Amino acid sequence: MKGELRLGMVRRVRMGMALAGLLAVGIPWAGLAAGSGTFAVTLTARNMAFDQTTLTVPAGAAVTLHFVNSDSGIPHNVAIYETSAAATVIFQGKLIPGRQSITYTFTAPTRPGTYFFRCDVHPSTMTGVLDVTAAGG
Ligand SMILES: [Cu+2]
Repeated sequence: MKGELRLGMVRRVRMGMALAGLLAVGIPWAGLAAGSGTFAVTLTARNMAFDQTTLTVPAGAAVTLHFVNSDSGIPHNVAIYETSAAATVIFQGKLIPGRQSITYTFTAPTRPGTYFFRCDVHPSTMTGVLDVTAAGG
């Protein structure tokens, strides 16, 4: 029993050293992470409109969408659908009251093509296209 405990401690120390090793090569490691599928975009809602009507992301990427609502007292969100019919949800960000920002995370569709995004509160005026490009191209 004592021997098992000691073995566990040794394993934990070894894990810690492995982690420290990864952190020591911080810069190349961060570059690798960026190249292997994470993608960051920023979108702002201001005066009842999105500042961009096309967002481009690589297929299958883990997307970080920083959403800024600059409209005081007006809730907005970002929701992504297969088409403008908004029948099939790909991602639905929670509503945020202005003026606040949020970081949404979602996985981009794996199939390249054009998808639809909108604010669910203002579905006829706040709309855009999510352009999903072939990964690595
Ligand atoms: Cu809105």
